[in-house]
Amino acid sequence: MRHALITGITGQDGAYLSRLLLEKGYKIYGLDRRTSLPTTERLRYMGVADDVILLDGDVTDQGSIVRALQAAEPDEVYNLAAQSFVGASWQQPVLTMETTGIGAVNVLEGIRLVNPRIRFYQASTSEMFGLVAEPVQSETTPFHPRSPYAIAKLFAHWTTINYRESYGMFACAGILFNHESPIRGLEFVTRKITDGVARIKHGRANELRLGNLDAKRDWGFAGDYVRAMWLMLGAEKPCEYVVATGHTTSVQEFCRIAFDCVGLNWKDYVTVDPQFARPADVPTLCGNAGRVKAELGWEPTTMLDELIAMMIEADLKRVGDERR
Ligand code: NDP
Ligand code: GDR
Repeated sequence: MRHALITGITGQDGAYLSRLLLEKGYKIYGLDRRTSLPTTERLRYMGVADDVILLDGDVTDQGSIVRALQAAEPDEVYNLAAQSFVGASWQQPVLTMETTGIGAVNVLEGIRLVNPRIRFYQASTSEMFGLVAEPVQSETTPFHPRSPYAIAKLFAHWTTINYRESYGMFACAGILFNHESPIRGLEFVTRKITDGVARIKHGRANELRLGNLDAKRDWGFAGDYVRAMWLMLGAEKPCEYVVATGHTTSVQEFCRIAFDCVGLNWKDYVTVDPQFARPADVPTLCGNAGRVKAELGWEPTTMLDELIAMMIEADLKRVGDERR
């Protein structure tokens, strides 16, 4: 039986990846940091909370990573832990650098010490392209990060490549574009919109305050994207791969589709509020996933309309249940 250790197991991707790897027959361990309330809500939502083994630890505490690696004896490590909210990275730049950047070094260094044959996946991001140098971004597009988060991720990305080149480790980085689901954090714009639509539809709110409506993103479904992570660690050689749908949509258009789903007009409810604007935003992103398709056979199965409908349905139910 293959063993996997997932940092960030309690996050959106950690929960989807746990379910996928359990279906593939893996034994799953997850690094779980100490919090005053349990953070296993997403694992419960995915029906896997009782099937994974949680180990105490934090990616900023190297000893805890070494102990987790020794206990789990993993064949594969997926480093998903991060302060992942771009907006918060201007408020907490040092914490973001330590968790999102140094955290990756701690995990890689732990693997080098405990067992350098462990295969490693780093959760890199399209945010590294930032102020884009090309209209469609691929593995060869130059980087121009625009936030403390993106800078920390770029540091972790190059560290991953450096461990591969220096020590011959099987270290991969997936450059994943935005991916969403019904268990996306409520602060991210897609979930903020679908939750807002559900609240308005249920009479619990009468407006939705957003920042930059012109920003464009290449949005996919988290369930598809974790499959790409797994494929990367099963590949013949370690590499970087862009994972994206190849379609880009504005926040405004996302709002239109989401409000349409419940028969409302977004213009009647959405207000622009400067407090949600960023000091330096990424105006547009659109990925070319040609390499991962050609080499690993990965393709997205869920397109944006379907994803929004799925998120709206889940939020309508959740907000409705809250009222009872
Ligand atoms: P989430 O924010 O949902 O999950 C982040 C996870 O990291 C949570 O489990 C969180 O734990 C954990 N974490 C945070 N700080 C620490 C720490 N110091 N030590 C250990 N664990 C920690 O992110 P996603 O699931 O959406 O994303 C997964 C990864 O992929 C992240 O690294 C993200 O930056 C990256 N990424 C995400 C994309 C997306 O569109 N979703 C696109 C590209 C990259 P807790 O539950 O305790 O908060
Ligand atoms: P992003 O996601 O920054 O791309 O990072 P987010 O959903 O936060 O923002 C997307 C775009 O929407 C604009 N926007 C708003 N964003 C938020 N959160 N709230 C608002 O009210 C709002 N109004 C407009 C933003 O300015 C931005 O342009 C996500 C995270 O998952 C990262 O961890 C990951 O690396 C990238 O996706 C790929």
